[in-house]
Amino acid sequence: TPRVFSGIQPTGIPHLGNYLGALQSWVSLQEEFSSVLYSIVDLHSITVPQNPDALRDSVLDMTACLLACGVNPAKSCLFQQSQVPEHAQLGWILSCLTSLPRLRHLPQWKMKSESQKNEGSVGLFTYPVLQAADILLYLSTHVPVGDDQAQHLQLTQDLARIFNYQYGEFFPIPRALMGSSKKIRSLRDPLVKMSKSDPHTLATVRLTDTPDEIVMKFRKAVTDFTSEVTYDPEKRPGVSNMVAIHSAVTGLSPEEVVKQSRGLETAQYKHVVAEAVITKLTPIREEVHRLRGDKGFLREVLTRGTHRARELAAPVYDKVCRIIGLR
Ligand code: AQP
Repeated sequence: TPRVFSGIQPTGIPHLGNYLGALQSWVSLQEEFSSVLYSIVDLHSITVPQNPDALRDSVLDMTACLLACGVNPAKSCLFQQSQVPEHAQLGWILSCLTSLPRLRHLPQWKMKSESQKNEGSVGLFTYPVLQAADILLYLSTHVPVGDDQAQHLQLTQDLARIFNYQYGEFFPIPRALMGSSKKIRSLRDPLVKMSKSDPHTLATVRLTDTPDEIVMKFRKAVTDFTSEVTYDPEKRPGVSNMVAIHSAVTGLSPEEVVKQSRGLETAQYKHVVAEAVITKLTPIREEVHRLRGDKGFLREVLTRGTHRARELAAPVYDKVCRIIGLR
């Protein structure tokens, strides 16, 4: 039976990139698939140092944000990864099927270990294996991912094949569901993606930003010295990022957006994009604010989701143990 799995790290309030690249499609997938799991992947977030209190808050904040975006616990199983111990357990088993060289070239490791002066943890290195466990533990068939995650999903597919080859058919090979929206880039440096943990506050538009903050961030967005609005991600990454955002929040194609904006200078255009983003995010921001006031409710949603996830995970993990000879 078709089953969707996806996850998001509780590393802060999600941003426009997370929303347009992932969360928006999470909401529509609830209507298309009868079995859908969304996980707040806290075990992944500790692959880089986290403050314990901030992490605890982030899990509830993320819950509030996901609900505000339209994730509906009546239609999808929303849960906290670390509360289902089988993720880590299956992760261990899969790590024993993974060769070292296979992991060395994956993008997350290259990027984040470089930013820590190549002192990345073993957990950061094996993170894609845990991600494979997250997906395979539920015998998932479809995984919505941004294109920054495509290579990681390939590892999951390889591990499913390796397991099936060694022990007989068991795991379905999960397929990527690529969203139509492009990767959203940092407003400070259009050569890197927008990221929750970017230390530069002006780089990232968060779901909870006020209209004033959004206007200010777009006003200061790094573009270039040509005032015309065109879409050319290679040669003009900054302005093209504005167009990509504008296109994603309005549902129009980049070409249509550029046509509409003919005659505007980039400075004026940034204001237009900011307004479109504000229109999109205002109802979400208001709902996040309301939900954050009810921590009891948020905890209850997670507890119920976690219970359901454990019911699904336990028999699969048990079977894996039998297959490989641990029981
Ligand atoms: N800039 C982006 N544009 C489009 N999609 C994006 N995603 C992330 N950044 C962009 C998609 O969001 C989902 C959840 O991401 P994640 O929390 O699992 O981790 P990440 O990809 O590492 O995202 P961040 O924001 O950069 O988090 P940190 O700073 O903690 O590493 C994924 O589906 C991803 O494709």
